[in-house]
Amino acid sequence: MEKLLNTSKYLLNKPLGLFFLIVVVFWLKTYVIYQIEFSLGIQNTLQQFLLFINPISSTIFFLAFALLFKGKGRFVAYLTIQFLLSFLLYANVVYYRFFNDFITMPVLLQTQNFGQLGGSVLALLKPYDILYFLDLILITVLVLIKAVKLQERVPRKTIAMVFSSAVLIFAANLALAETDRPQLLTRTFDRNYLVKYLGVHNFTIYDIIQSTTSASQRALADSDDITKVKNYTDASYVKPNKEYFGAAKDMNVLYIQMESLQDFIIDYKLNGQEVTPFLNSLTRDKNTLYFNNFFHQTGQGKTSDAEFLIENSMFPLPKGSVYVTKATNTYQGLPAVLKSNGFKFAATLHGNYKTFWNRENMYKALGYDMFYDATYYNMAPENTLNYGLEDKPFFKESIPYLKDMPQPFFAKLITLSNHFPYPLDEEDQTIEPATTGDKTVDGYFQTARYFDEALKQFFDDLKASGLYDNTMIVMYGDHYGISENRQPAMEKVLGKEITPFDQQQLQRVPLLIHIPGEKIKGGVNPTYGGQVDLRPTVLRLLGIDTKEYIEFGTDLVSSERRQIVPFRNGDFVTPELSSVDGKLYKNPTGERIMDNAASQEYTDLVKKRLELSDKVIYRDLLRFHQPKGFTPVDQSTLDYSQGKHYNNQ
Ligand code: GP9
Ligand code: MN
Repeated sequence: MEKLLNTSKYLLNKPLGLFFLIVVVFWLKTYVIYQIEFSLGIQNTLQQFLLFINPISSTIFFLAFALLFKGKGRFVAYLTIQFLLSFLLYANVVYYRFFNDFITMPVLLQTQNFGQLGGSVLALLKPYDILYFLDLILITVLVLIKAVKLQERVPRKTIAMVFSSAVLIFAANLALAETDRPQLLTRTFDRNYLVKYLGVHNFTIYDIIQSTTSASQRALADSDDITKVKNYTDASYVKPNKEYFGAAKDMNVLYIQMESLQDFIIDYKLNGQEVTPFLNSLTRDKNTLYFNNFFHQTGQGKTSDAEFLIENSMFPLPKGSVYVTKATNTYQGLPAVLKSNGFKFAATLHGNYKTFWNRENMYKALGYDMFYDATYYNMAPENTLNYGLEDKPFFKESIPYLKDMPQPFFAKLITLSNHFPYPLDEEDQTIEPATTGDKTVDGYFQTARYFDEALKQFFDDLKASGLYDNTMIVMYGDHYGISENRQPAMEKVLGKEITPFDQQQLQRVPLLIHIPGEKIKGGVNPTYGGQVDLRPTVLRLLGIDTKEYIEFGTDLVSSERRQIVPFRNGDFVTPELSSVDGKLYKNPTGERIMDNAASQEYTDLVKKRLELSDKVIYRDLLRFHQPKGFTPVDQSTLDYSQGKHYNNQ
């Protein structure tokens, strides 16, 4: 025993002995706290392993600063750093107990959130929390009983090595995380994911970097900027079409954002069988407008970008998701515009948790009265798969919520089952998979069919609920489901070679607008448009003029509109021309055009629109814009937290 004590004393007094003891203790403490306090949804052993190792890099990195001191100063530095790291961790624990989320800079600065915490903070503290500071006590005691002597200066070289090892460990951690979750940092879809893969402390650093770059861009702006933008959008304003203006006046509006649904699936026959018979029948319905040249315009923010486009008629950002990075901006979003025009209620319904794509915060900024997230649904294992709730139970359980809404309401339902990599329980498979040999592509047909059945059931349930006759239903695909990497399998599906030109053509997603009661002439509308155009189209169908607002899209049924669809990378498509990776093609033949002059005007127009839209977002310009008749969102009145918090994500 004595020998053991002596060896540990000896080790502790080696130059890096105490350092490593503190690192290991803090690391293990963090891991234990992860396990006890956060539900991060660990799905496999790699994730479990990453969770275990992710505190190491930041712990070494921060504690290494203490090595710059010697003697007593070193002890003080250890304790200070340890305290700060522990405090940050503990603050997250307390915050998580209430909000089921991690602290971010915008939240810290907004304080409104903490106001909500207010008096309940005390109730969130638990007696055993003191154990979360045990390591500090341990080190203090070791120093006080003189188990460790005052420490000597550590050579600069060693310190540099310690710092570099922290960076290397972080790089390895990130690389491993990316194998499990590609584009973790660029897409940053969920704070839970960042913490799960990279740890609370690394997440905080990342968040601070993001927020400070944002803040500096915002500070650059003044109200002149918005005048320039408004002048531009005013100049591209198109008159409404009398035949359609107000056709759905006073109706409820239901959006169904169809996960990964591409337009090629419409009327596609697999082994002689229609994949989406219900959707197909809607494209021929006399009360439905079907746009067959409608494209998604999303970027890295995928689903959230689609939401952003249709809610704001602005483009998503070239990097990252607006939902995640710009949720503190001012918006004049679709829900708030509708609420300013007589709508009584606006909500999103979706079978995933509120932190995904930072939805809760963004929905508040956009003015949704409610977000029925996964905590409002029965997330029992038999109802869930992949990212969350399956579409059939999702639609079923949404009906009572819809029935309870004051009318007219706006509700957006986001589906999930048709999501990469397209798994489906056997009992839900009602069509054979395709046989390309690529499991993802083959499964896509089955999940698309499942979605189609769910949609049909939902239409029936809406009819039974009495809502159907007074509700306009807008259905659109959010983004591609089959990526470019799957080209060989897709070639088998389509029975032809896929050129870059074809690849762009495949970015079509269906758009269907259903207005009951023969108020419009249904049928196929071949106008070229994209998600950015949906908002002005729908607002005018409701009889709401859009002149006051900053919108980058144009009304799809206006005869004055210019048919051009800008993509996020600066490419575009028009009925006659396509620009793909900057190369020009004839549409629809796909023949290459070598003379770029033919497209200069389009290229400039696309560049200008994207540039101005980005400026509005980066500089938060809508805070300088006060549209007439618009009531700004008061976020302090919004609270989505009445769900049951199953939180088994
Ligand atoms: C998750 C869902 C999927 O809630 O919306 O997002 P995606 O991965 O398609 O962007
Ligand atoms: Mn999606």
